[in-house]
Amino acid sequence: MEYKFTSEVQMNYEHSKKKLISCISGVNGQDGSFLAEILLEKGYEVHGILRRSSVSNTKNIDHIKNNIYLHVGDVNDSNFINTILYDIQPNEFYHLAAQSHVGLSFDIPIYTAETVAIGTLNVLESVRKYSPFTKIYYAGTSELYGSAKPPQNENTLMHPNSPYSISKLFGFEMSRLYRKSYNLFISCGILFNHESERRGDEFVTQKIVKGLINCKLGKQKKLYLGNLDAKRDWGYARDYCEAMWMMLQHGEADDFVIGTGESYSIRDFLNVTGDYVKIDWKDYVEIDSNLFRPTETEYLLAAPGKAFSKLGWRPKVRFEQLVRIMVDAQINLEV
Ligand code: NAP
Ligand code: F7E
Repeated sequence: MEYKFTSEVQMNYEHSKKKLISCISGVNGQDGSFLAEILLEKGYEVHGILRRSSVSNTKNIDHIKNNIYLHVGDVNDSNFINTILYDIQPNEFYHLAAQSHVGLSFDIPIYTAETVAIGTLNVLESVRKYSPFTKIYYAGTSELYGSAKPPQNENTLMHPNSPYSISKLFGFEMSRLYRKSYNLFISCGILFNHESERRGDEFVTQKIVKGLINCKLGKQKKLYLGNLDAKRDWGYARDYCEAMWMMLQHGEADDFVIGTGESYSIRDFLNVTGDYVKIDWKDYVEIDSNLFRPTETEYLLAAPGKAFSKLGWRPKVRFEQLVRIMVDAQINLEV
């Protein structure tokens, strides 16, 4: 493989002590890849945790792969996480690794809990024991709100309703407990849905974008979807990764809701994408009852006032522009 390994990191570490050092778990995911770019632009030394895969899983980071240190391992391997924290002693650790698909979490709840909940505890314990000056970002989610009435802010009572979100709640509360009990700097983002051209294919936005383009090109006959009435507050992933960094630069560790303050249904997403692609989605979309979840989060709408006033953060990309970014990127791949 082409990337730099842990042994090389040890050698290079001695030469780079003056730099700010960051570490990202889930570096090859949608958010991890944008965050790595942002941190490189800001002059950080960037370390990323990547799972071993028999086929290449670095598509999102191929363009920066030679500028970051990649460590092959798993957040469920506490020995590995201990070694990483002990060896690197990063100034900032962004904990993004997760089985992040809500629907799938109903099929594999135990694996989801092990990765999302216990994986987080492994990170917290390693920081507490081996690198207590490391600031941690915890990737909380609007799914924590579940059935809570919109709009949702930091004071809204959480009613999570999936194995994913209940595992995330464990990580969220543990992060807050470690902040309070051990005086660690741990900030939790409560990020509403954010999408991009790097979004995984099995999330609804990317599924719609790729599906409608394929239907238009005659490569796909039907697009099967589940619940079209759920509403989400959708933003652009890169904007949200800026917010992660801003949280760790803030004077004190805290929790922040990140979202746009606008909510749209899956049907709205289909309408805007269909208009832009110039296709009538109703001719192609079929409802598949297997794609409905046992319990659904119906209506998410962020109230991000605290992040606006305390962090000075603002979303730059709005709903229709997000659709255009995703469609344009896909069309560029086709030509
Ligand atoms: P993503 O694209 O699914 O990326 C998740 C990353 O975690 C992948 O790189 C994955 O590696 C890695 N991973 C999974 N299990 C792992 C394990 N056991 N050990 C090491 N790495 C592991 O998710 P994302 O959209 O970037 O989201 C980043 C984080 O924010 C996640 O924690 C997610 O739950 C949370 N979040 C996302 C949103 C959103 O709308 N995107 C909103 C709120 C919160 P592989 O490539 O090997 O699978
Ligand atoms: O579903 C409905 C589905 O899987 C959105 C993750 O990043 O954001 C994401 O979770 C909605 C749901 O995202 C299909 O029932 C209909 O109501 O794109 P999604 P999500 O569940 O909101 C949160 C904030 C996270 O933290 C998560 O990690 O769309 N829907 N038909 C469908 N969803 C999918 N995936 N596939 C369908 O065919």
